Amino acid sequence: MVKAGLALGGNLGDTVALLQTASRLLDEHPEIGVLNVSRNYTTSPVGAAAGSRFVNSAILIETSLAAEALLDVCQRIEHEAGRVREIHWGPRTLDIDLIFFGSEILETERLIIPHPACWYRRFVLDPLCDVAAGLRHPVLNQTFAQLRDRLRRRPLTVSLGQLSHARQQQLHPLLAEYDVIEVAGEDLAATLILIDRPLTSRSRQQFGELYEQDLPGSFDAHLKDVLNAALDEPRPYADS
Ligand code: PH2
Ligand code: MG
Ligand code: MG
Repeated sequence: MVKAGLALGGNLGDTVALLQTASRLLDEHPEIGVLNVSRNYTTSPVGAAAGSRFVNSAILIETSLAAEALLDVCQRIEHEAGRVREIHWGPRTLDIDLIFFGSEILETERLIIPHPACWYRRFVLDPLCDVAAGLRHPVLNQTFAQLRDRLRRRPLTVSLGQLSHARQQQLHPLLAEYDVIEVAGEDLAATLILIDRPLTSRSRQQFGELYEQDLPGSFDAHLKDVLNAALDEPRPYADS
């Protein structure tokens, strides 16, 4: 049996009911046991087209399934839970992301484990800390509580060390909108470090680093998403 952490969220329709349904469907699966369910949190939407506030939660399970088979189950539940809601309430969204799977490190077409963005997202880490605070991120070798706590520092430190001077100048006005300190040079104590050199896929997931060439579309827009996800303060959902 492997312990795995799932992050759930949605912002359309009765998300709290969907999260409950998802948890029940997971537990009903013969090869999955739900060990612990987090509180629900409301979180700021991350992404230009993300819409209204999200409700996010996390679930710790144990399973005898392989990681890809667990992904299949999560995707079926996303589909079924969404479909169940559609009948009564119109279109819904439920997202279930696989954050960690024991201490497995996996990179396939369908699945990267641990989830490559989990370390800078308060909407993932805060719920996850309700159910797996002391478990260790197998690549970053930090507990999920440590990863969450480093994002709580204000102002947050952001290093632009290896971006070109011209790129740094371009990013200054964007960063000025946020409660962050820019650190000159490469400062390993910085919470977020931006680097633009080519890397192997394995070295990519180093602690606190973001790689410009890995980011789809506009780097500036993505950087905003990263900062919004890192600086958000999730709030416990009132009726959960
Ligand atoms: N999920 C997204 C995009 N943006 N923002 C919040 N606050 N919570 C999410 O779960 C979330 C998001 C796409 O999966
Ligand atoms: Mg997601
Ligand atoms: Mg997803």
